[in-house]
Amino acid sequence: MLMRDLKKIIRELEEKILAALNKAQTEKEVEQVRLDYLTRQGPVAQLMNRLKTMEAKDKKVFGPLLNDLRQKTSETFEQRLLQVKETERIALQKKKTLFDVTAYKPKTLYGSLHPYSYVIEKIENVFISMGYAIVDSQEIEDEFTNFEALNIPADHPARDMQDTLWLDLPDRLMRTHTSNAQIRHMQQHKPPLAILSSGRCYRYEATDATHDYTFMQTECLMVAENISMANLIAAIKAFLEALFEKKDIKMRVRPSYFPFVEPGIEADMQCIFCTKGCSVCKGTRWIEIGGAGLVHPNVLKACKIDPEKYNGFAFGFGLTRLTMLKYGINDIRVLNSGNLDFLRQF
Ligand code: FA5
Repeated sequence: MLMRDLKKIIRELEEKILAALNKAQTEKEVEQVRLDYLTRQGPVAQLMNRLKTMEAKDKKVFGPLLNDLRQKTSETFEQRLLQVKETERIALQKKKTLFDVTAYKPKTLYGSLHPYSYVIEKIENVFISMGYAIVDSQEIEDEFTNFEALNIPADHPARDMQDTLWLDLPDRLMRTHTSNAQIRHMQQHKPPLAILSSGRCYRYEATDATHDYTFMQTECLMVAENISMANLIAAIKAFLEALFEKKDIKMRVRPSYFPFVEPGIEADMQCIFCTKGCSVCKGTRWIEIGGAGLVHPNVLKACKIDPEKYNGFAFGFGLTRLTMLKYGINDIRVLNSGNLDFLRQF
């Protein structure tokens, strides 16, 4: 190759590299120019290598030319790299500050309340408006609070009415009913008192469409002076009207036995789903809702409340059963299943 041509090659190569760098708009494109021209095997390095084999006089001419080429292209490369980096940074910054949060709408998964939550809220609101306190009680309970204080001593046959899940701990069981809330509250507060307490209960029972080993109850207790069955029935009515959002729900009471109340009753409400008898009321027109009665003097005594001065009423309803009635749920097991298709309906 003639030395004249080499000068031309150097000039053209420089123009090519500078044009390519000028054209590159991103860091990646600038890097590509480096890979194409400026590596150890690239055209600039190859020309530099040729210097070694040149005669001294040619070296004198081409040495400075090639050094210029190398210096100019690598400096331009560095500058261009800084420029595009800065441009990219500004563009990103701009994009961030112009980010419209309302324009981006990710797929949203909405949760919903469990039917128990709706039911509890409804009932509690009504009882709060009547001056009741809403209280929580514990699910892991001792034998005294779940049974003995409620007038159910160890050898009492009524213990068999509620099959108990005993824990592998001394004197600890899963509460079989929410009536423990009565005891816990009366131990801490003196009459007059009025509470509503809802929560989970546990029984060692086989499950079917209407029985589960975990279910919900609502407990109501009022203790004051001169409390009567009329007060109890008024409270039950308020409860049912709140739950079913219906006025004038008819109800009836039947004598029943629970060791912690005397007299004890079972409350039924007139079927709100039919006028002549249906599958819900099993053709009887009456739906059983739970137990109630006037608080037994022994229960008051166990909580150090004078039964000569005070008396009270209590009721304990199967909230699970009432929730099923309200929403037309025909299998209890779905309530604790976590089944999303079921839950999304609420
Ligand atoms: C009681 O648990 C009493 N503590 C209720 C009470 C309170 C009476 C205050 C008097 C005064 P019982 O065992 O009958 O009573 O249960 C009450 C309600 O809980 C039942 O009517 C039923 O609706 C519900 N229940 C009981 N066992 C289950 C179960 N395994 N699955 C679903 N619901 C149940």
